[in-house]
Amino acid sequence: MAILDILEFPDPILRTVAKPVQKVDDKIQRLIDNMLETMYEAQGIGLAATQVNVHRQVIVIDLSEQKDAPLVLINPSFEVLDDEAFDYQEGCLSVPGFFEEVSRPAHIKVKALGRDGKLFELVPDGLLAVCIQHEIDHLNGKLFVDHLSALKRNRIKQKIKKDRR
Ligand code: QAP
Ligand code: CO
Repeated sequence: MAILDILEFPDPILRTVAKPVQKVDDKIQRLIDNMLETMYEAQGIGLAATQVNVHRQVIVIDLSEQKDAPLVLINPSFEVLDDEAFDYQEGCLSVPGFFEEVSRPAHIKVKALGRDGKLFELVPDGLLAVCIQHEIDHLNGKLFVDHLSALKRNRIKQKIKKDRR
C-alpha cells in the first residue's frame, strides 16, 4: 500500500469533476486501499479520490473510534428526504487547520456501489450524512469552504497562502 499526496485548497485541480467508475477492478481496489491508508495516516474521517488527484467517483469514510470500519462508496448519489437541516463544524484534509460550521440536509438516501461492485442503499443521519455529502461535493469539484461566505473563504485562502511562505 502507499500514502498518497493530498491536494490542498486553493489548488485548481480540486475543481475537477470525477468520472464514474466503469468497472470495480484491481486498479480500483488498489486505489481504495491506498486512499484508506492515506486517510488513516492523516487522521481523517473521510477522503475523496479527487483529493489524491484521481478523478474517479470513489470515496472512503471511517467514523469508528478504532478505525476498523471502513465504508467505501463508488459512483455515489443521494436524494434529500425532508427539509430539515443539520449544522456541523466541518474540516477537510485539503483545508488543513480550518473548521467552520456548514448547514446541509439532515436526512438523505444514498445509493452507491461497495468495493464488491454491488449496489447498496443507506439512509444515514448525523455525522455520516454530513460526511457523505462533503465527500460527494469533492467528486463534483466542490469544497466545504464553498458553503461559507466569500469573506470567510478568502480569509482562509489568504491564511493558507501566508502559512506556505
Ligand atoms: C470531512 O474531513 C468531514 O484540518 C472529512 O488539521 C469533516 O477528515 C466531514 C482533518 C468533518 C464532516 C465533518 C482536518 C485532520 C480531517 C484538519 C477530515 C486537520 C486534521 C478532516
Ligand atoms: Co474534504
